[in-house]
Amino acid sequence: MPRTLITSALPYINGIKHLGNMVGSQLPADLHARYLRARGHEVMFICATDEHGTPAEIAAARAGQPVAEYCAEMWQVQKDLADGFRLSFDHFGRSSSPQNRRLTQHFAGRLDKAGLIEERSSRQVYSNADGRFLPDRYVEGTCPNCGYDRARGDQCENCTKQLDPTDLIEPRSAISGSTDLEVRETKHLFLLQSRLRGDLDAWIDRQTDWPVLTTSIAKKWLHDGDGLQDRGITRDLDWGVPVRKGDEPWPGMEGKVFYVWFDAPIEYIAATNEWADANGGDWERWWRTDKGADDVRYVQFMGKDNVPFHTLSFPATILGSGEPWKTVDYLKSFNYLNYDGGQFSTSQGRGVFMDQALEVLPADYWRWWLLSHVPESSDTEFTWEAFQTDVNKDLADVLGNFVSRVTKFCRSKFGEEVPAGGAWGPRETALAETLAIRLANYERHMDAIEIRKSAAELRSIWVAGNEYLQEAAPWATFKTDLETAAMQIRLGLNLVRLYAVLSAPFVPDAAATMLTAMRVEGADWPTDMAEALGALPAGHAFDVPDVMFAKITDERRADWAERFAGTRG
Ligand code: B3M
Ligand code: ZN
Repeated sequence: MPRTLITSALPYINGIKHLGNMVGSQLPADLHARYLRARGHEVMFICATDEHGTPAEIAAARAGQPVAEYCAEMWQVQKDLADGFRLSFDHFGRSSSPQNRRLTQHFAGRLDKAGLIEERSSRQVYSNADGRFLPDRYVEGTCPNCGYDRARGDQCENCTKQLDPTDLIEPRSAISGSTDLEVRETKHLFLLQSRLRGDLDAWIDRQTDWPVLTTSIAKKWLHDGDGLQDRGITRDLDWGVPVRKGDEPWPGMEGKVFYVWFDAPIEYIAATNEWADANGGDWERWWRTDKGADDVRYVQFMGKDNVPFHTLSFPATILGSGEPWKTVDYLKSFNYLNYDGGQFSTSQGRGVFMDQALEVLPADYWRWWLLSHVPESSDTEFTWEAFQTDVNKDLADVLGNFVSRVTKFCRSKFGEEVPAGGAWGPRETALAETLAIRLANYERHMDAIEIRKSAAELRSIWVAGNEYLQEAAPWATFKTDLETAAMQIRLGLNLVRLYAVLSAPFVPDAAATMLTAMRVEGADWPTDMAEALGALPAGHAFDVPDVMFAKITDERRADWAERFAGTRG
């Protein structure tokens, strides 16, 4: 059985994520996981909350809670929302877990042994107004690379350049806005990434099948002169993984923690360890090539801003350890989804957030629209008009309407059982041939993680059924030729079953409704189209499902557009 390890970028703990976050990581990762499971792969699908660092401390302080308590609560909130969107993680972990602490300290110890860590006095921004060091993303200012005036100290989100806070022009505290900043000396550990440049370059060159978006970002930061600078991996903070060399203390580093971006990707491994501890499984067979992970294919999903950390920093940790850890085989990255003429923004509360989305509509509506418009080749935009039009057309008029017409017509003319009827004619054979070709296309796009193309192919599979129904017109046939009408509707009911199987990765709830209505427990992925279209035999009982997708009215659309126009309160 092929084995696939899938990780989604870890949502940061400091609040509920917006749809733009989810569409570029967790949601497409879930699509892939569901698809591969349906194709018989053994899948390990991992996600977790990314809990350390200043933003967590600040969010907790704002909420008036101790940071550990805040993180525990927010983990539950994020977990419930992930369940609400039917994100089918095998484990949703926490980067603050003991497993991650142990593994992070282990990697640091290995990197030190390999001579890849150096202690350096660094100059760090201290805010007199805030009475604390202001690490990474809590210093804001102008990007020295592109001039964007709201670049963060760890990275410019406009041009994706990884930054140090001291690189920023006209820096200010993101906490208080104060410009009363000074630079103080403090000692930190640096990972000598520059020594791994050759290894990383060669490693990226071997990834010939990666999306251009991924390799171009990786190569850019590898070759743009200062792209692969040695990187500070510790911080003067309380909340994080305490700095140790494996089991040993690290003299001189007392009271410091590892930088959040050092421990966060290690959590992919640690979360699998958490899964094993909770379920009695073996996590090393997913991660250690000396322990069976050789035949695992590892696929990562993330937004483009996370690519440098996953193509340079994390591989530097892994390769630098000198141990046989699994590295990523395929890195699928995404552009940004914009919101109604601007950007989704967490800090400004702009756009639709995961909790709000589920308050107004069931998960499948969002899953379908977001996945069929996923920003693969360029940034894309969410507008309420487009959302209403597409969802009404694809889900209500095409898929939902097909299921409703077939089941209701059968109930009224033949009863709630698959009718017997005659043998297929040329129209049915032609439909089966068309569907076999479309299915092969769908599988090819899904295998290649070409999500928009996959959605388009699935849509045309739905459309083919509708066109067949329109042309065969069993309601007309019925008046003159009962046998043929029965055969046509038997095929229609089998199409409902087929659609459930093929659509499940995109719209799992609707798929479950269709299977339940067809009284099918579990249905295998089709291998032979004619056979799949005869799976429900004559006499098999079914039920007419409730309306699967109610249309979005202009009134509701206008309401939502207004409700979500401003910023989140
Ligand atoms: N938590 C995403 C972010 O906050 C970050 C991803 C970590 S993946 C290891 O931008
Ligand atoms: Zn920039």
